[in-house]
Amino acid sequence: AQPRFSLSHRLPPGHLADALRADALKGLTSVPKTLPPKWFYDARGSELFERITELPEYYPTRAEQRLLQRCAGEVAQLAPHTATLVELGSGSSRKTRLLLDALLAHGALARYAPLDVSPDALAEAGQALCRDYPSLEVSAVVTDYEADLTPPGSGPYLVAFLGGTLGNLDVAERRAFCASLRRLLTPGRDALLLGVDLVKDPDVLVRAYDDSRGVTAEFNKNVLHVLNRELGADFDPDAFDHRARWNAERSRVEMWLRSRVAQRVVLTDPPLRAEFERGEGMRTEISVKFSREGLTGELAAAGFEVRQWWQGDGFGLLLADP
Ligand code: AVJ
Repeated sequence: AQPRFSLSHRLPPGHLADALRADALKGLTSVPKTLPPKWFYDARGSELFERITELPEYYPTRAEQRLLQRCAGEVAQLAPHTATLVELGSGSSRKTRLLLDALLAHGALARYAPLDVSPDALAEAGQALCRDYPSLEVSAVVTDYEADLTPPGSGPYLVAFLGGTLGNLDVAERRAFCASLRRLLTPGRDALLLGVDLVKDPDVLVRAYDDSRGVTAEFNKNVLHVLNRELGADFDPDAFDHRARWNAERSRVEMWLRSRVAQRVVLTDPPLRAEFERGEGMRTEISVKFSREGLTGELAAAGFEVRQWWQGDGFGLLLADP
């Protein structure tokens, strides 16, 4: 039998290490200090994120799962010619099975193409899907959002970007991301399936990012462990407090690490000294919460027309045409 699983690397060797060094240099010398959320997800961070998705306070994963259970059949009917399901930031591919089942039952699906920064997650999820879906080609690609998003295989493509991850991008980053995604898709043929978290009571939002068991706090501080290991930094994670706040003007939850004391942190590669004042915050994640109108407008500006909108439990799912 032909092998049905392939894993290709789009990132040149050393790319991730270079990107982390550049992000740390830029973020630790900015005012306020920032670090991009993509560096949360080493093996321990991915494990902590999986635990977050099971917390009573963290509703988005369950909400999206229920929505997909309800709507996957309709999605497949609206995109019946899909030959390749592309998934951006596929992670553990847990929600993907609902889409695969529906697309295989309704149509022409031949290939699943997960794109992720983590080769380990791609290998593990990809092999399992290959076992369970004997008619499917699985073409996994190691890449990141700033790099090449060209889908492997052949169209018609259904590109799924789930989990609310679009919310990690600010408005300018979303504009650039949606415009480049639009350029990769062919009008009249391909489609985009987007899952986003919606604006709701700020108390509910903040609790989702500041859970009572402290799992999100551990997840947030994990980025300090990553910098210690990868960049030879000497962050003391206990010298920082986890904070989650609702930024109403920008419609987003922000995660911060707040220095408990005045302290200096030293990095060896790149060589850098970062001074923190007592109480100074470093922003580690934004998670934008959308409205249907606002998101429809942003997508229109990037050349996408929203064809179908579903929502439930405070989470939104949409199908858009390039
Ligand atoms: C995976 C980016 C969608 O923003 O809700 C969960 C990550 N951060 N708890 C989100 C996250 C803190 C999550 N995304």
